[in-house]
Amino acid sequence: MKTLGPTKNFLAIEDKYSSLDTASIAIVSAPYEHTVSYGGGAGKGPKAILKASAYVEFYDDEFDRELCFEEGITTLKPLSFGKSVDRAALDILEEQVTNLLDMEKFVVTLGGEHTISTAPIAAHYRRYPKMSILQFDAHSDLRASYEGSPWSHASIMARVAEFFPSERITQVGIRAQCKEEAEFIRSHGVQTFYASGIRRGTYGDWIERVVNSLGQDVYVTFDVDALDPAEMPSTGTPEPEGLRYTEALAVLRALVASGRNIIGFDVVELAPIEGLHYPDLTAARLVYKMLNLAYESRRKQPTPEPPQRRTRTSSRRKQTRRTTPRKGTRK
Ligand SMILES: [Mn+2]
Repeated sequence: MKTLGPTKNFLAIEDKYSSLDTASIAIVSAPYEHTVSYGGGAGKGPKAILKASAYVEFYDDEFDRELCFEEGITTLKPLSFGKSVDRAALDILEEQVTNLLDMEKFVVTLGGEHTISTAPIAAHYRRYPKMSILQFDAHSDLRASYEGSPWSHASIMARVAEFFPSERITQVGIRAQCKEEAEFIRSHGVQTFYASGIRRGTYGDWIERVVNSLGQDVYVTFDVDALDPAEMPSTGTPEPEGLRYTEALAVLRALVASGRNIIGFDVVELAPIEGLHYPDLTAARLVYKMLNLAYESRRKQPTPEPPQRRTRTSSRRKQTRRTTPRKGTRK
């Protein structure tokens, strides 16, 4: 597996913090775009996130740490799907994620259209058979097929539900779906928290309800269109009445506070708009914040996952690192 160097990798970090051998976190890029129905461009998402990540600070004030230097983050060379589509493309991604999990990495997958999430979900599910899925999304993505394709981004959770218990799927921020999907949710016990219900107070303390709907191990699939278009316009199908960035984080913070364990995640459907930087940076910051939250959740586990007992080498932290301002220092 080839990795990206400091000029192109996540957070633009030096080789000693980003080598495949030593890093405990691996970033996988899946620039797959085949069935996008409205606005295109999700195939450019991973690259835009990596590029914007060079302007994300290493230090996280919430956890008072520089996770990237403590754990190391390696960024795999973006996958090339060639002419492969649908199941064949997903197999390529699933193989890479599985290999990285076998190497005891914490795996983050960047999309690409939402279809790609099937692969990391399947790979994590094999390793964490009790896991739940927390899906941030404007759409429930439960259509049996869409525009003739069962592998559409609008059908991803329907495909997942074919191999994963649907009652262990929790969806948050849903605000656009068809009747068939609403019926699927009712008949299959999917735990869906609609944006309208959140705003109308239907769920009471909705964040607590979301957290309580999940099991101990949680895989997060984050479709950026869950966020309100004001904060996240760069996505194929932006829908009003979305979650605020800070609300999405509040859910994840509550999840971590509850003692649950974030075992892996993906961030998908960023379709960059040329000349509009902030949504790319928002997505990059989301990835790093989710990593910080995931590692906080791991720290709180009573017994760490077996091979995760990496001894933190103090020498590693003392090595030189960039202390000059980030590239993006404001003028
Ligand atoms: Mn989606």
